[in-house]
Amino acid sequence: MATVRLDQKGRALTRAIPECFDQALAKFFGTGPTDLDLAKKQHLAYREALLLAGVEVTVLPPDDALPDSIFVEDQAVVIDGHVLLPVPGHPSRVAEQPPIAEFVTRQLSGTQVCRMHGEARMDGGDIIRLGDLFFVGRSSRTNDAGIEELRDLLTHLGHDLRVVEIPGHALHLTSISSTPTDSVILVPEGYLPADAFGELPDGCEIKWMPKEEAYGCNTIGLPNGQVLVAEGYPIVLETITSMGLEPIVLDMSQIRAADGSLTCCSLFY
Ligand code: CIR
Repeated sequence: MATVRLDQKGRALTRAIPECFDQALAKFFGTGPTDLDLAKKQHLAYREALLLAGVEVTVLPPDDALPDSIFVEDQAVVIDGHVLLPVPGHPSRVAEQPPIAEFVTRQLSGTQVCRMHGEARMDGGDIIRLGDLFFVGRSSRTNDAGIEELRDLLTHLGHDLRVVEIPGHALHLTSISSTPTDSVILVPEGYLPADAFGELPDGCEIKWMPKEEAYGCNTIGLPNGQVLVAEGYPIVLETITSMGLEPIVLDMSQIRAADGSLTCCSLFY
């Protein structure tokens, strides 16, 4: 997930693929999953890659009534051990939240849990973190009221927040960007203007990837120097390697078919 620094990625929550996964929402990268067995294998390989990298991985049981429930990143925002429970931006995804909320609240017992309310809407997938600087996408899932609730928490924690306008041909900010390290943002050309992220702190940079590799821009950097990357994006792969990092390539085809990327499938806490 995108709201933790590299050194905070010790534990990840995931959720198993439901039998109804073929009914997942899909209108950006995909047109819907078609092979449930393959999806389950890909999800298993994903969890194993995290485990092999030294991450403690928990798998929640599937909910066969909720097709998008593997995308746990969207359901809770964990920042420096604090929890913000957003109101999901799509009504069909609201019922996914209770077991995830219950899990992170239990794991981070003693912490204050904030719940979004009223008109506020947000998917966790609209947030990325570059060291101690945060970006949030204003998207079809995340609105101004949601952004202000996130800003309140970040202000309390002493972090800055910048808003990035997500174009209509993208789902979330994490659908088209990620921070494989605490100083680099991968972004595809053709989605965001050059100044979308503002002036970055010293030592930080944006690496622009070709438009055709937009999906590949979602990566998961890990504390051991490995970076999970999706199969099929050679420039992203070369970029990660040239940074002295070790790419771990995963076939994400069925998860991509549900508009899901690597970060969407885990919640680091
Ligand atoms: C949805 O449309 O909500 C899901 N099919 C995909 C969610 C992907 N999550 C993410 O980008 N953080």
